[in-house]
Amino acid sequence: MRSAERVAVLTGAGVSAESGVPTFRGEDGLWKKFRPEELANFDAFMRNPKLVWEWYNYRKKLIHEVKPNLGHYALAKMEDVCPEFWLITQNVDGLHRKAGSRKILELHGNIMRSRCVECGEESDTVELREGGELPRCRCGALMRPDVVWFGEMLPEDVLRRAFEAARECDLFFSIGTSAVVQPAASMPLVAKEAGAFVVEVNTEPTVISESVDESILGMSGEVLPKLLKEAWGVEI
Ligand code: BV8
Ligand code: ZN
Repeated sequence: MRSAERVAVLTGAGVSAESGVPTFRGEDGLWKKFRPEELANFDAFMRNPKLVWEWYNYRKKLIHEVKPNLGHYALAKMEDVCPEFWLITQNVDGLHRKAGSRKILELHGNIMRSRCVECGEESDTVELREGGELPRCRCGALMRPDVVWFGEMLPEDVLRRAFEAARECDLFFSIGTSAVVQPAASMPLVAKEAGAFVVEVNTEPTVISESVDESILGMSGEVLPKLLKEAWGVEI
């Protein structure tokens, strides 16, 4: 790791778990009785925009109250000590930026940003007021959370740059992700095929554990600071 020139990291909901943000597929990941896949899609939104806005308001409120954890800070430090570094995240909670990471590729958007379903106008402030009207754009159409829902394309420039980072790196980390959601989950394998040394850090084995070079079972908030110290001699 110490000799790595170009490092790329893919993170999932697991890196935010120690901050208190529920993961998607863990036991604490469910909200009320719905599965995320049933709420995080456009049809569900158009069928019941109020319910989907309530789900996102619940998650935004929770995210406002949490702080980055040692795993986020270790990744921000890794960016400082590596010659070239990209942080590719599936998370929409903005915690990597809060921890000081700068070279971030948000594959699935950002929960704090909303956009118009018609004209695409964006806003960082608009949201559903408690018991209020649905948020609408100046053009009159509905505003939606600016995240990528199931069945939707990922932002193509971000996706292109993420695959480029995965292909060009010599060290790739897959951290806190069950590696089931595509196309993000294909990145560790793309990196491996392109010759990178691939390391997984996760609290449970995943579908890619057999294919990576090193699969470390553990909590990212504990493992990443240790890796930083062992490999780069840096304390956070
Ligand atoms: C696309 C944003 C198509 C919203 C998210 C069949 C039917 C329908 C669709 C598909 C299908 N098969 C494949 C698909 C495509 C689909 C997909 O992959 N589905 C999966 C479920 C099978 N993908 C899509 O739809 C994508 N779009 O493919 O477009 C297309 C193609 C051409 C043309 C037009 C369209 C869009 C996917 C993006 C969906 N949006 N989120 C929101 O957040 O509200 S996905 C959601 O899952 C989050 O982004 C999350 O990050 C992501 C992945 O989950 P994980 O991050 O991995 O979280 P998870 O809970 O699963 O795992 C956490 C892990 O951490 C666990 O393993 C746990 O052990 C570990 N952990 C816990 N604590 C810790 C820890 N590890 C370390 N330390 C800890 N402390
Ligand atoms: Zn509009």
